[in-house]
Amino acid sequence: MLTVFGRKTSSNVQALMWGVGELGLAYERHDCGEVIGGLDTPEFQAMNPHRRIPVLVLENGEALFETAAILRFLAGRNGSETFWPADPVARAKVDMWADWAKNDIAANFTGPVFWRTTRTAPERQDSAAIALALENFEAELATADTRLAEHSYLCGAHFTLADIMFGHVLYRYFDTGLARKPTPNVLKYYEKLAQRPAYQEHVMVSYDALRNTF
Ligand SMILES: N[C@@H](CCC(=O)N[C@@H](CS)C(=O)NCC(=O)O)C(=O)O
Repeated sequence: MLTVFGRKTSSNVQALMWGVGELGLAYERHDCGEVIGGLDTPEFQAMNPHRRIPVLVLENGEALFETAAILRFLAGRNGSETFWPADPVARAKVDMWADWAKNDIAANFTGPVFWRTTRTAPERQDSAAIALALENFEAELATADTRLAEHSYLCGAHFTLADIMFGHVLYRYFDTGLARKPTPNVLKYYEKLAQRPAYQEHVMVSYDALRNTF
């Protein structure tokens, strides 16, 4: 059985858990991080010296960290040919969208937008910084909107690893009541992801515990 370390409100844990769910893998998850603590112990640091979640411990006791690396490991070991192809070119085409989603979508949303809005108390929010961050994020999202006008999923006809790296951000984007620019194709895609049981279980998770923490 796989063991995941990380609180269910962490966006990176959500991406990993969604992947674990899609692949149908048996797991147990231990809550840790933020107010729950647990990342500063020698035992945790032996698994991840960066003191971040998620960490995945394999059946043989080996520990892996970095969400994207873990998901690629699981995709290579347990995924289908369409989820993360073996062919180097087809795989690179999934990876380029997956890396873009992590570097340009998640990184432009979680800290710059979600932390400055939901996680920050209203009296401390910086509306100019929020507006700029939202503009930067939505400029990236517009690329996905164009792409999803012609494709069912980010890499074409099939659900892939790239959809995990991209789609896990969308629940909070569409749920938090931000003044959003219209992206009809991304919205349609998000509504499709929201039908997936593993997305409902691991991504559509209450973030009330994170409100007004800054
Ligand atoms: N590059 C790492 C980033 C991991 C990361 O920043 N995780 C956050 C949660 S999303 C964390 O550990 N925060 C500290 C905490 O929860 O206490 C990855 O992709 O796994």
